[in-house]
Amino acid sequence: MSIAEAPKQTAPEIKQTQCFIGGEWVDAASGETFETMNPATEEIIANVAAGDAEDIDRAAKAARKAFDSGPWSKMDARDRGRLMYKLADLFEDNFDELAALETLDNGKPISDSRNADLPLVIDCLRYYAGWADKIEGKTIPIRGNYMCYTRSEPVGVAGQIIPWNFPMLMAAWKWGPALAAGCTIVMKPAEQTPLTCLRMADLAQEAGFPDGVINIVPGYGPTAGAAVVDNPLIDKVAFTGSTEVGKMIMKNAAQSLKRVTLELGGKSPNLIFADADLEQAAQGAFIGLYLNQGQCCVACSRIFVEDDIHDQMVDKLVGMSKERKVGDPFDPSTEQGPQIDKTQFDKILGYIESGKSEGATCLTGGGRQGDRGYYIQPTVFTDVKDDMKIAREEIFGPVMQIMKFSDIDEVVKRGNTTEYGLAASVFTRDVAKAHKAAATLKAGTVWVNCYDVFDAAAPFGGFKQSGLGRELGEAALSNYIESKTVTMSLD
Ligand code: TXE
Repeated sequence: MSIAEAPKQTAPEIKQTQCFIGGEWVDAASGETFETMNPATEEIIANVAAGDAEDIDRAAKAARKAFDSGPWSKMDARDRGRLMYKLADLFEDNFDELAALETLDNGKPISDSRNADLPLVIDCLRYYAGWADKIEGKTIPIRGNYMCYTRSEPVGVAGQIIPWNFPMLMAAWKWGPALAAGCTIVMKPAEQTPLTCLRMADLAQEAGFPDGVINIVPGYGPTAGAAVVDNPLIDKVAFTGSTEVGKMIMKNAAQSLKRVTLELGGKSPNLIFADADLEQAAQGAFIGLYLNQGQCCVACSRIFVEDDIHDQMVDKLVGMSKERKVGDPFDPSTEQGPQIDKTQFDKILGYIESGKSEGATCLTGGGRQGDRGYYIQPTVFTDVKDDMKIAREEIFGPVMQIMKFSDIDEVVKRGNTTEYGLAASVFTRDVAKAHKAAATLKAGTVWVNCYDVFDAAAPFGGFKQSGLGRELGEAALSNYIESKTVTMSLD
């Protein structure tokens, strides 16, 4: 459905606020709750169970049971896939409610929830449903009179910790490969956005997923999140979030040598050459930076523009930024909603101040929008130097940095001068230049003449301190699989 056709949606009824453990909705063992807030109004939406180590342990036991003694591990792979297809169908049946719930809890425009997040969630589940019965081993010709083969077995109980920027999509990216591989799940959603994940689990139960296969424990990072990493019943941790917490998780997981995959921050370079289609390049840079209020790990927050077209591109981007419609996320024509919470809002305003004080030129925006809700004006900085804080650190907000360059080798080198390596992009009509840049940029994803093109089948992840391992595609399955080698004497 197009944006124009979308009905005017309002806040939906909140159906689930408890922990989902072993197929039951239960309060946190401590009885504690926390508030989840509507970032557009700063009003409390609901009180949600604040799980901690005891609840994670209950969830891990339920997941262990479903994995070790069945029914999940005894179910035919194709039937696991069938349940995943059914869940995707239920997401479609409850499309309006899920999209509205995501917009309410996260603040993202309803047009994004409807046209981007939810369609990608459904597609991701269907993609991995198809993989469930196609995970195979190999027969291997070894020396001697033996038969050698490998079995691809599920890792076991997967602990999954997700952030707040794409709450449903991050859950789907993690559930998809884990369920297809035959793992069971203990998930901790972000404390800012627990509601859609809980509703997704509700629908999984309706789809017929056996008790204990999917368990959700809402709660804070240092309590519930840390307990996922420490719990001895959990075999593997998959995390998406800040690089700082990712490093801590890797260190703690090393105590029991849990398998770890990490999808972390970024400071992605976007290279716009003078021979590019300027309209296409401007659109790419604009969406690449502003999508989701700038709260994207792949945000192209360093835009390098070749000298000859620099001023022209700046004019275009500033003009587009001034036109961007910021406001009520439930209005179908809104393009930018509020930032997720006060912490992020303050952090972004701090970066804007640092840009100004370090000598960058702020051509538009540069402050708060309105006086209610965590809205920030679309902001464009030029005259940005590579060593400024706004050019080095992840801002995670609607703040654009534009720099000049004059040569491909120089700009690739500058683009690579960062501890991150999540994404990069190149805009040019010169095929050789595009290939050269794509080959030399150190990033897990390089987009050429496009930006933010995601597909469930295309692997995604980071070089350097942007992460470990790949999500999506066939590649993500390996995160949830142990390969067992069986060697049999034929004598
Ligand atoms: O992230 P955290 P925050 C970046 C972005 C943002 C910054 C901080 O730059 O401004 O991180 O955001 C859980 N053990 N990204 O503070 O803390 C937490 O509860 C285990 C990039 O929200 O990393 C939540 O579920 N878990 C990113 C999840 O980790 C812990 C998306 C992410 O929170 C924990 C989000 C702990 N000790 C932020 N502490 C991306 N890659 O897309 C926290 N958590």
